[in-house]
Amino acid sequence: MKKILVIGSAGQIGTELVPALRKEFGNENVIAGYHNKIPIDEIKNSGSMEIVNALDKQGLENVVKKYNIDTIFHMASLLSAAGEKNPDLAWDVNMNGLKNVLDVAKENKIQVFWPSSIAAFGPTTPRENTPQTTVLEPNTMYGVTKVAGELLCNYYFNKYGVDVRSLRYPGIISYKTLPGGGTTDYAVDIFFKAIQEGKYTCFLKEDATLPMMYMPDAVKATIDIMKADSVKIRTSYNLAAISFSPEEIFNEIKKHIPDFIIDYVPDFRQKIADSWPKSIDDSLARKDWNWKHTYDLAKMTEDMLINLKKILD
Ligand code: AKB
Repeated sequence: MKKILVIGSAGQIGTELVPALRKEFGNENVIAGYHNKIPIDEIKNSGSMEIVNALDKQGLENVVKKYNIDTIFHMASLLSAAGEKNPDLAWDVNMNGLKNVLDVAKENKIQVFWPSSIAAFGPTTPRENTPQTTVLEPNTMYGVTKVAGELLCNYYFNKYGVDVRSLRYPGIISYKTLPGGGTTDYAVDIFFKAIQEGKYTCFLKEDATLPMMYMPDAVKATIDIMKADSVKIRTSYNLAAISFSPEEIFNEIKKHIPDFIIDYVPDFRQKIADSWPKSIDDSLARKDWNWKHTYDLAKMTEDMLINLKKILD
């Protein structure tokens, strides 16, 4: 990795990935690609930014040539709930955007990171300790694009030798930029509402256990898999840290904010959560490239509350 382009630098993960990459590889070597939304000041003030829409292949190619890019993190995507509201757009952005990135990578010998998700699994997948190789029959458009995307990445590796690497992210929890349009977003919203209002109405049921991860772990995994000498899986690696239900995270926050209250009004996102695993077996990531997570539920909750209070006060 010498010249890196991050597509989707204003998104939830891009916002924290760009500074981490700049710290490790130098400010001048990480270009922040953005489209609809402007990245945060920390990114704006520390290095180059370019408008990059993955659906505009020529525009992408121009940026790649301008900076002599050798690595792309393609983080732009429509998430699960947003995808159910607009399946055509989800297909277009998630699939055609990825295809353009892979084609540009093939033509310019670029290493690619592309995020898959626990959404690649579906109601017929074993839900506890979900194995790496298992049934992939998702019932959301987002999930369909993740399965098709994984297969496309694998195809470009086998057919054209594109060094593409991927992770099946669980729900990601962070405080710098809000996620948007996901089913696991409640696990971020709940912290904001706990501090700002002392009460939260959850759109999932109290026992809707899902795999989750704190952002520093997600960023570390993303950089580590790209730095690994070799990887064995070219579809996408299972990746895990913690699993919890809305009730469990509520109880953990309550240890810090004793008056915090919650009620549950499940909406269409409950059906999506019902189709996803409760826990993930990521032993291959741990074995193949030494993946380890740092944050458990208690440590993450404490860190989220400390940092969010600083921002919201
Ligand atoms: C979503 O909820 O859609 C995402 C995901 C698990 O991929 N956070």
